[in-house]
This record gives sequence, structure tokens and C-alpha cells, in this order.
Amino acid sequence: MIIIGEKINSTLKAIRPAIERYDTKAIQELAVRQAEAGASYIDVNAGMFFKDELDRLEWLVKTVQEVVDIPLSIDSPNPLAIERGLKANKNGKPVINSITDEKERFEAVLPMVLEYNASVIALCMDDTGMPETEQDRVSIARRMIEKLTKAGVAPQDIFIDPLIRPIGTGSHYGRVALETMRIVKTEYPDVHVTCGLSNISFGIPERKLMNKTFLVAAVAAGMDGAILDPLDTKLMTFLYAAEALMGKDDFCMEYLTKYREGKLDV
Ligand code: THG
Repeated sequence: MIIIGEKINSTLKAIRPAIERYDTKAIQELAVRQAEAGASYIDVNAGMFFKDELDRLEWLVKTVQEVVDIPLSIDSPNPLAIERGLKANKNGKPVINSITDEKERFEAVLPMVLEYNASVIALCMDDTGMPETEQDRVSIARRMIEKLTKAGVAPQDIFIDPLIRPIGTGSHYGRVALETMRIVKTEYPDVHVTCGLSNISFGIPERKLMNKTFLVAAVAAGMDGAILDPLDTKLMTFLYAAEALMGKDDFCMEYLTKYREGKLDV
């Protein structure tokens, strides 16, 4: 599983003040802890700072890469912010989070994917908005994959994100996301499938229960990347178990290793 550690995000109430006061130590500690917990990428997001997102995102990139070697996930809807993050990046191949099939955003972000030889998360939405059905989502995914690969992006560098909508706002949204994942992974086995896991549980009680259960279903549907909190030991435990059960962990090696290290939190 390609784990994108989500903790360095300005929308988080606990983290925002650290970004606000440029608290190097707090940010670096979060980066190190996520890397040690098994993150493959560190997501950095300064989107709540409307006026100086660019400066703050650049600072986050520089601050994080002083203490960890793993690559960054540069998280912004604003192509100018992404560019600032990419310019500051020194940690190897980053992932751009994200591109969509909105005409303006696609045309602004694609050249950066190529110029910086980055991977890219592609959200299933276009200028008509957020698609309601799995077929509409899959059509957008297909279109983005065709356009990206035609431009020279390798399938392994594309992460399709079905865009998870809260289950509390529509009882079909869990199924729509899972079906989108299953169809995309079947049609394009080399393309990665990912999502922001916790979106599923917005607005309902016992969110962690829903996130964990959805994670298991998503692994079964073929999801091989996730934006999540790697410091959540119970969530990580479900991840190890789900991967073993779905045949994604040969001889349960990772599961057994985590068991021996005392890292299964049950
Ligand atoms: N897809 C992609 N990128 C994304 C998302 C996605 N980036 C942002 C977001 N969604 C994923 N990142 C987070 C980071 C933290 C939390 C959720 C998603 C989180 N939220 C808690 C909550 O909502 O209750 C805590 C809030 C708080 O403490 O203030 O922890 O879908 N490509």
C-alpha cells in the first residue's frame, strides 16, 4: 500500500497554529513520526492560508525535507501553489495532489507533471462538477488516463482518486467510490487507485469505525494507495490485516513482522 501521510494539513485544527507561527519543530516531528509509521509520502497542504498559501507551502516543503528523505505529496487545488512546492522540492519524485479533468486546471497542471517528472493524483471531477454515478466517475478517470498517458505520463505515475463523498450525504456514495476503484483497477492494472479515506465519515458519529471499515472494503476493491493518518495504530492494524486477507501480503510477511514488533493494535 502506498501510504500518503495526511497530518501536515492546514485544515486540521491541531496543526494549523503550527503552520501559522512557522513552528519548524512541530512540523518536523510530524514528518518524522509519519515516516517512521510507514508513510511512503508526506502530504503538505497550506490551503487554509488564502493570502499566503504559496509562501507557507514552500516553507512546509523545505521544513519537511530537512528531516525526512521520503517524497512529498504537494496538496493544493491552486496550480501556482503546486509550482512553488515543486520548485522547492529536493526529495525525489513527488506526487502532485492533484489534477482534475476541469479544462483550466488540467491544462495548468499537466505541464508541471512533465517538467518535474512527478507522479499525479487525478480526482474524478470535471467542469460539470462532481459526478453522481460510478459510470460518470469511471468515464472521467478513463479520459484523464488517456490524456495523461498520451502526453507521456507513465501509468504507474497516475493515481486515480474517485473523490469520496460523505456517506451521510448519500447512502450510495460508499458503493459509488468502491465500484469506481474496482473498475479502474481492472481496466488499468498499472494505474494506482487512492483516496482521502476520512471523507467517507464526515458528519457522522464514530468516524474512525467507518474509516476502518471502508478501508477494508477499498483494499478489497483494489485500492493500492491511501491518504490517511499513519499515526492511527488501529487503522494501520486494519490495513495490515486487510492486505494479508486480500492476497497483497505474500505469506503474511508484513502482518507477521508487525505482530512480532508489537505493532498490531487490537
Ligand atoms: N483526496 C486527495 N487529497 C486530499 C483529500 C482527498 N487532501 C486533503 C484531504 N482529502 C485528505 N487529508 C485529510 C487530512 C486530515 C483529515 C482528513 C483529511 C482529518 N480530519 C479530521 C476531521 O475531519 O474530523 C480532523 C479535523 C481537525 O482536527 O480539525 O484528520 O480526498 N487527493
